[in-house]
Amino acid sequence: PVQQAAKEAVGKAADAARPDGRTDGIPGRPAPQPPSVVEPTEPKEPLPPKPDQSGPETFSPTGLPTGADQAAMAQDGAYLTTAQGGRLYESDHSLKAGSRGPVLLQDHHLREKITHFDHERIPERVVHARGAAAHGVFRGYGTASQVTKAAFLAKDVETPVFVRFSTVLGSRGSADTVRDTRGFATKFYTSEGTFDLVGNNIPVFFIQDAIKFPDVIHAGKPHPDREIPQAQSAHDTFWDFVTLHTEATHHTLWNMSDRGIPRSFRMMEGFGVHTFRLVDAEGATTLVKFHWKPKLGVHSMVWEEAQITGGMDPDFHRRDLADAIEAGAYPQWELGAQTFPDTPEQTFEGIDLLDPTNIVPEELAPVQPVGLLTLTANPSNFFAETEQVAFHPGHLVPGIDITDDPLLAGRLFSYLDTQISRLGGPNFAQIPINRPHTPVNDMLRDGMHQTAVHRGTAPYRPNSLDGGCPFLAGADTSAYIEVPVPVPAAEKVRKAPASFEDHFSQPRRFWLSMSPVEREHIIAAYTFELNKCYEQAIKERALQVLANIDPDLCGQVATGLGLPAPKPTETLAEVDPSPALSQVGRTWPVDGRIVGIVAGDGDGAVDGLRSVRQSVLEAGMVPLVIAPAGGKLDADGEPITVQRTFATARSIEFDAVLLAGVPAPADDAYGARDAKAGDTADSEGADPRVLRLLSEAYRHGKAVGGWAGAEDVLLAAGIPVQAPGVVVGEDGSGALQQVIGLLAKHRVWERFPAGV
Ligand code: HDD
Repeated sequence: PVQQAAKEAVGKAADAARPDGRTDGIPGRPAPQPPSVVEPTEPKEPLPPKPDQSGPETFSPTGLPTGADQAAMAQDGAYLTTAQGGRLYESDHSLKAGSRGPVLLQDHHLREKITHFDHERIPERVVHARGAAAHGVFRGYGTASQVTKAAFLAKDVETPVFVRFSTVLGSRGSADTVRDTRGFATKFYTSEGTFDLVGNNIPVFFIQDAIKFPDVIHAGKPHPDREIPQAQSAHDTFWDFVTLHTEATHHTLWNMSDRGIPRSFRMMEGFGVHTFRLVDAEGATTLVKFHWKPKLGVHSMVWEEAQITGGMDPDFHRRDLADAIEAGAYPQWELGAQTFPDTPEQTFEGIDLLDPTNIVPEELAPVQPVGLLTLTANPSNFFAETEQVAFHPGHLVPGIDITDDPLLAGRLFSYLDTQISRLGGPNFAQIPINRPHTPVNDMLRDGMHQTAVHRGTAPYRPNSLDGGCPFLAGADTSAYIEVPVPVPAAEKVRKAPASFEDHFSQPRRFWLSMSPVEREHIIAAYTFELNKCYEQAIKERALQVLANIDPDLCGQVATGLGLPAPKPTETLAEVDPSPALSQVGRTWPVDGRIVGIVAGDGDGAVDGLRSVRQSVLEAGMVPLVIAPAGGKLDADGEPITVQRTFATARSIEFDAVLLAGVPAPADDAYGARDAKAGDTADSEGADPRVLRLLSEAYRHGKAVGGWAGAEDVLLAAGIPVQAPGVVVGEDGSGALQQVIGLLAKHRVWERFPAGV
């Protein structure tokens, strides 16, 4: 249906090209034809929105259009024009002295077109270059109003938002599923000005002072001589840095855990990381840490899956987010707040709240929900919106203030500064996606890319020429007034407080909070990354760091490195685990999960597939039909569109794989070569790509199964049919019900060597 619509749209556009009805302005040239659709597969079926998922209207409190609406204003009208609006009769050939003669310098259209193209790129972000974003709406619950006067957190206030997710280390074109921290930056277009919550999916940071930021990023980025490896932490400079700076131990441990390879942006937590300060209407203050809690739960890939995805579909997370929104499965997060009394020490239960390498366990300070974020629309133009959006932790609104976290202090400088080279000058707030949805009445003037036409003669204040305008606001009229916190009498020094020196008790708590299977993944990740380092001294130093977290962790990684395990040099801290840190052991909604259904070959197979496909849709999930070749599967009822072929389907795309009977055997020599027969115990008869699909899904802890003879195919793929999470039914509906139960737990954890 989507392709049909695209075809029709191309046809209509061609018809609309000339008011006189002709479809081409060049006499003698054939009218343009809609492009032929050769792609054998179809994209995902749109999901019917659930009643509670109907999209809230994106609106601006001031009635100004949102960024998306403004973008739609570009590229309008029937005729192709120059940048100056002059209509063009030809745009495919340079102006020449004769068709075989030299190109003429007087061709102003050629020069304008090429010059503009030459300058299409802007510098990519120095960190977080690779990202994807979406529009949405935030609704306050009102629960935070006891502690903050921020208008957007008041009950039922709806605020438009733009959220950008990102990886940190890779370039703009790098793969989505690399092991890395993910950015989670939210721009709230509030009625009191823009508020940006520029967070990550990991609640702690590598360093405690912004002056170290260039160092940690230089160490993580590719080596400066050969510019490799891209988007990886598995190299010497990264491990050199994080082992020489033991304050990086906690963040590194989170990166090596499953949090470093999320299944989807929709299934990540987000954290403001720093402690902020909330202010109520009376001026009373409370310290706060912000959390985003995804409605779909926190889920990850397994490492092999992430690696295969990097090759098969480097845009996996970007595609997943866009597809879900387009299908009406709007991702949602609750914004939560952990609050703490604003005492002079700024500690809670002995944890220093100004140290960004610390978390406060949720068991000690529960996360209280304060509002709901729903992403409802994809950007209309990647460059205009996702690339040009400029976040800044200093974009604050009344009711939210900063603390003296020294990492935050440097950020307050950096984000404004970086936009000046990235977006070409100081007027980036005028770019549609960055415009506040409140009236702007500043006295900033001129500069590169000034698009406002300021009126008045007196851009200074006080003035008498412009009638004294504009006036200043007060606390009663939503002015931003810094909290007058006392500054301790002290000497100027370049040093950190002694409380910043505990680098191991928090990582130890994280390690002790993990389930056995999560610990196994962490051990495998450290072993992989350190084995990719060349320097022996770095590996030995890394083992010493691990010994100070936990001897078992250290011992197992040491075995993998073929090195002796050192003894701890610090006393292992006595800490209670925080069960909230583990991703395993709970159940979650299955909305938007992807079920691959491999078509069977025999009589009645298509009917069985049709009814299961329908049931998958009714459960709010996405069915993808897989067959030997593209096209339609025909039987008595409506033909069913094939969405993936044996050549294009790979396990990483599916959360579960079902066989609707016995699939067609290998149909060509290419198929047999494409999948290594060695993937399976016995590939006789079945297409090896189907066997690989099954064995890979099984290995990655996914639900697999089928009906009507599927058992033999599963066995041929080397899958024991009695194993946990293998579902073999008489018919499709029984099998699907079991699959839904399995998907609610994300993976069949029992299948991993350590079990749960
Ligand atoms: Fe940063 C981008 C998150 C520390 C300097 N950062 C950036 C983005 C996110 C974060 C999500 C991407 C925003 C977008 O999508 O456009 N950064 C963090 C978090 C940090 C952190 C959670 C620690 C708690 N960052 C940090 C420090 C500095 C920077 C200490 C510098 C002193 N970050 C930047 C930057 C970037 C940026 C260079 C690059 C592009 C941009 O700002 O707009 O200014």
